Amino acid sequence: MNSVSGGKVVVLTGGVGGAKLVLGLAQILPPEQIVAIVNTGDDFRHLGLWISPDLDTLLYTLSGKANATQGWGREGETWQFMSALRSLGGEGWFQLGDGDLALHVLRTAALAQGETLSTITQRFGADWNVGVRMLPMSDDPVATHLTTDEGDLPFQRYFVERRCVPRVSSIRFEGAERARAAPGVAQALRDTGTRAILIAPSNPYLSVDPILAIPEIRQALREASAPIVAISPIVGGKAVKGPTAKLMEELGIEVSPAAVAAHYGELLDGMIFDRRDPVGESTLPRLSIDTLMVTLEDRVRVASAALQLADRLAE
Ligand code: FO1
Repeated sequence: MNSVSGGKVVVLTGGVGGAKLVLGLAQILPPEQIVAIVNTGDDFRHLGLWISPDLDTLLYTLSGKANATQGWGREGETWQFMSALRSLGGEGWFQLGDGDLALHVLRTAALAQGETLSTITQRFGADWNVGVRMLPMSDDPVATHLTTDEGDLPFQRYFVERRCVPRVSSIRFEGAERARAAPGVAQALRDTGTRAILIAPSNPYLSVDPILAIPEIRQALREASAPIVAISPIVGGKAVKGPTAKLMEELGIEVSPAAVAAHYGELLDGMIFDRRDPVGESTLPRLSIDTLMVTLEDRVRVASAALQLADRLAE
């Protein structure tokens, strides 16, 4: 592999953890050099509106509008719509803030006019001066479903309504086999000018696997000349946020970065481990650092380490 200085850095990402990494990268690289390929398996239609949570988390994060404490939605949000909705007996389990609603209404209208999720996302990014290229993994619908002890649950019913309480026995990505990669996705991965491909510390099973389940994307990753480096979502034997650890236990997988590396298997060239975790038997090239991303400096540190490892692998 040859190190491509000044080349593009492509990130496969889900929600909040991935958005933090991309924000860190955007502090050390010109944003135009960053391409984020975003999970859309969490997307769903709710109250007639098309919701794309991971794309929106990234958009809000990169435009400085994210509610960092909550991990989704906008800072300083108001909730008039939800209270009116509840007063009329509407479903209140999935919260749509007033400002957030604008995005869903415009996206849904544009989709109904025949526009693609890719071009709509590109427009939102341009409107809010986001230089990072944000690409949905696909313009075709892909829906994550979980088989649980409460039956089959679509992703948001499991995640938000049931707060990840049901025990999961399997996960599937409906539509992934037929889905095409969105324009620009396979090209960014295959491009010989790409410097590194990073797998964000997002949930491997719920946020990254839907991306990998699209055949064209998996193939492009296999053929990529750039080094592929994952950042462990497991820190000190636990998940930083969300159901990753609980899910791994339920699926009979050891909760460790080594197990995550094994899950990505041959796709990976290297991995960033947290220094609290044992490296186990893994012979994968790695760097062990503090991977917790609380402050902006933390995000920069993790992004820099991932690039450092990728550049070393490319030498
Ligand atoms: N997460 C919640 O836990 N509760 C919510 O009511 C909720 C609403 C919501 C609305 C728009 C949006 O873009 C995201 C929203 N999320 C909510 C987050 C989202 O369901 C998940 O964080 C992601 O899908 C997982 O990455």
